[in-house]
Amino acid sequence: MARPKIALIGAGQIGGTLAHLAALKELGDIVLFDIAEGTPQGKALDIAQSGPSEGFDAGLKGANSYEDIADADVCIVTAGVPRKPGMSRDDLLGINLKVMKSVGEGIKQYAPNAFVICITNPLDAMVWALREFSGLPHNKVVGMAGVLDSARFRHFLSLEFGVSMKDVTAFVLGGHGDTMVPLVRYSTVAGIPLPDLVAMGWTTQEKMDAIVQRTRDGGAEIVGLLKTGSAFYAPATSAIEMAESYLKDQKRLLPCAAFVKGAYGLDGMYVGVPTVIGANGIERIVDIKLNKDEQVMFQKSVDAVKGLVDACKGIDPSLA
Ligand code: A3D
Repeated sequence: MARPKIALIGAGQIGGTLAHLAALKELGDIVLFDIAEGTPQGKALDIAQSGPSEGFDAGLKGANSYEDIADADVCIVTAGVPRKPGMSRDDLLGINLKVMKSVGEGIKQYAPNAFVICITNPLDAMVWALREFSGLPHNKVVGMAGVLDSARFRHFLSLEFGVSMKDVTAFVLGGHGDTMVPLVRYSTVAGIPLPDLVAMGWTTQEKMDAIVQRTRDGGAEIVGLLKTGSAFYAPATSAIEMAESYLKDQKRLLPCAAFVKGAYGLDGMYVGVPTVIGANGIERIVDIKLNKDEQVMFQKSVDAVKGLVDACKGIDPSLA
């Protein structure tokens, strides 16, 4: 059987890391696409030359033409610009919306059967725009944010409790931004919910609140340290987890920015919710019951995403 084809649209920091991880995991043959000439070719060659040491079998190709993504099974989109210190994700809207138009049209023409994972920020609005421009079915176009946000939450929690990250589960809902909703009562250490751990004296409510806030600010913390770009290792790992679930029909339950119609009382929009990813793309949206406080936070997040989508419609009338 032929290997799956994975097209990485954007060969920057995340794109290059995605290519390396996809090769190491032998997920398929990889095409790195970018408008910058030489960058995707150089990265593809460099990663291919790590193959003899790592012992992986994966084809790697760099490209500047959409023809090269033809019939891709998975497309992961990072094309656009990342933020700089002091910028919010929303500041990227105008420039990255134009990028989503060209990427969406390229995917529509050359890879209409792909499972598409968008990473470009501001995530929830960009994945919506990418879906509109590409015309692909909603269950095949999804945004990566929740896996990363919950990984950040899990990391901070494991440090606080002094336990392995493997035993910490965490749930994050809502948009990828300052309004994201880390769901404390659905987050556990080996099945013990966080509120119980507070009651058991493992930590304090103040420390939990600080960790929730650090999770919300997780991207900005790294932007502030790097000064010249944003996080790329963990974002790439998170998207690979989603791609692998699709390619291997793993049916992982992963939080991502999915098109929600009906669940959570929403009438059709992209926002971060728990989903099941399998061979049919987003196969299920898990409609968990929120308590009053969570509902208020989720609604705030939904409103923020709607505001960004409206801003997109204002910039590009073809989206209205
Ligand atoms: P960067 O290293 O700048 O790579 C972006 C690449 O996109 C560059 O190589 C550009 O040449 C390329 N590009 C620009 N315009 C186009 C175009 N029209 N077609 C094809 N390629 C193009 O950025 P990065 O890899 O660090 O980040 C990529 C995106 O991911 C940014 O928008 C970030 O804000 C976003 N990001 C999202 C998350 C989430 O959790 C959602 C996390 C981290 C970064």
